[in-house]
Amino acid sequence: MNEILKKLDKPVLTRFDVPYPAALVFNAGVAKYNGKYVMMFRNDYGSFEEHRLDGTNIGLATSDDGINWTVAPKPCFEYHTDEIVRVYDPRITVIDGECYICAAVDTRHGICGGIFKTTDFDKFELISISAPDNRNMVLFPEKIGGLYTRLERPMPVYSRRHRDRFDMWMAQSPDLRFWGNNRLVMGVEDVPFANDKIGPAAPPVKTEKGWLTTFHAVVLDPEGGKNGWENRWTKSYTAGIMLLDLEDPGKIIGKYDEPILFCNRDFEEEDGFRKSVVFPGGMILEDSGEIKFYYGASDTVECLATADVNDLIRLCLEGK
Ligand code: BMA
Repeated sequence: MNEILKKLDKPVLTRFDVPYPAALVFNAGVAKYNGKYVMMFRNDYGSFEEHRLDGTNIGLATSDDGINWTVAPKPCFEYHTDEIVRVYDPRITVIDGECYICAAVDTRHGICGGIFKTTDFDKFELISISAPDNRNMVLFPEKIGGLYTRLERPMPVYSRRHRDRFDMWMAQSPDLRFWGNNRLVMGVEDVPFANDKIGPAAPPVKTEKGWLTTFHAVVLDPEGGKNGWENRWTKSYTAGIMLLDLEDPGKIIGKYDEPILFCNRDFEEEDGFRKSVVFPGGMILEDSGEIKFYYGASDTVECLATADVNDLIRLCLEGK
């Protein structure tokens, strides 16, 4: 493991921090907003002890330092319509003082990427929803070339011979509702530590050298045996990092050839629902140059790692 990333020695949030029923607390989106750190986390509730999951809502937590979090008394978001059955894995991007939440939206007719808007984390407006199947959408924090820009991960089936061979794409929009300029950013075959699929992780962060961008990478290893208490979980998720061109974010200008983040701490794996999973959903660049990475571990707890932004840029540009 590279020495550049420093992990905290315990999770920043677990089910024990949540004052309402909670079993798996993970895959949070995090942003700095109105002088506070704000986190929206996925809560799969049910019974952890009985390995039973009954549903999903999204919880809200706030913090003054990004490390110690206070969870609001009630979940902030649980969105259902006749068509939408579940919303999860929120990623927060602040654009011009307003918060946009990209999330996976399970509908009765497929998995979509939804974009919601809020200013108070109480009321959420659905701005747009993609065609299925599309998951893991993230918004850049400003317009690029006059257009809102997102990374996304469509899930092709026929053309990929009915296997998970999923890649990272981008799209642009004048108004966050009408999306076009669709373009491949990176294929799964371009990631040496993925044999299955890749997808966007946290919303990109702007640096002098380019958009610092995380992605998740999946290895499927049925021979490796089941990992976690889910019935048949044989995948591992790591995270990679790359730099995208500031003006042309479909262009990769540097990519680290190894995972920047993977499970290697007991607290990330213990009793995990799906072990060997890291899933970053939030990245913050502090004025000091520190990057905070928030990531779900084993789909069970939420963790934090930090690194110096210049070290990460160097890794991307040198590749090794
Ligand atoms: C993905 C999503 C994520 C999850 C990951 C690993 O497909 O369901 O929510 O963290 O798998 O289980």
